[in-house]
Order: sequence, then C-alpha cells, then structure tokens
Amino acid sequence: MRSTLSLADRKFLLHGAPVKRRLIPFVSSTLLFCALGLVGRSAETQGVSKQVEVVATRFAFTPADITLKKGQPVVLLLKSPDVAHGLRFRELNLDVKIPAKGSAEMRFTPNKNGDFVGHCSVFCGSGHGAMTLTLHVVE
Ligand SMILES: [Cu+2]
Repeated sequence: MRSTLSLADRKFLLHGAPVKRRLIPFVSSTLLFCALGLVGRSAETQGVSKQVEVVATRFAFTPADITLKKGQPVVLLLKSPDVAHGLRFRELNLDVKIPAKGSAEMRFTPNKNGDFVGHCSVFCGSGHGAMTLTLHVVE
C-alpha cells in the first residue's frame, strides 16, 4: 500500500514537474515572439522611414543611384546648393520642387520592384535633360 502510494506520488511529481518546466519557456517565448511581431508591425504602420540625403546641382543628383526595399517607407531629403531643381518619377506619380539654395522632402513607400528613373522637373540649364536619379527597388 505504502509502496503503491509513493509510486503514484513519484509518478505525479515526475509527470507534473516537467510539464511546468516545459510550459514556462513556451509561454515566455510566445510572449517574446508576439512582442517582436508587434514592434515589427508598428514600425511599419507608424512609418519609420529610411532617410536618404540627395544633393541636386547643375547637372546631377548625388547620389545618382539609390537602392530601396519594397514596402519600406522612405524620405528623400533633397537639397539644392545652387538654382531651383525638381525631381519627378513619372511612374511613381511623384514630383517635388526644390527651391534655389533650399530643400524639400519626397516621402513615399515603393510598392513594386524595378528600376525607376527620375528626372529634374525644373529647367535648370544646358545639362538639365541629363539630370537623373535612378531608384532600384528590391524585395
Ligand atoms: Cu533641371
């Protein structure tokens, strides 16, 4: 009788303890996973943007090539140390004017892959037509 009880006790203990031990890491890792998921989602919905400074001068954008991630919001901080310029991406329906010796922002979220060539949209002199900025949007 005594031996049967202690066997049952041992069985209960052996069975009970590991379940608790297994459950705690499971619950905490699930909570951590959820927390990380929320952070990731809020970062995207609140628009934590990648910022890129672009200098527009006669007759070039510097940098002239920018690689962006599809779905990540971006802000192009446009500056002109000389005359007025503009930046237009016809395919993306974006057009921003940059005042002479001033700055402007272009905010958007690229939602398709590919290369998009932007042009200066304010006539700024003889090399105006060759003034381009290429966005490479990747997954
Ligand atoms: Cu121009």
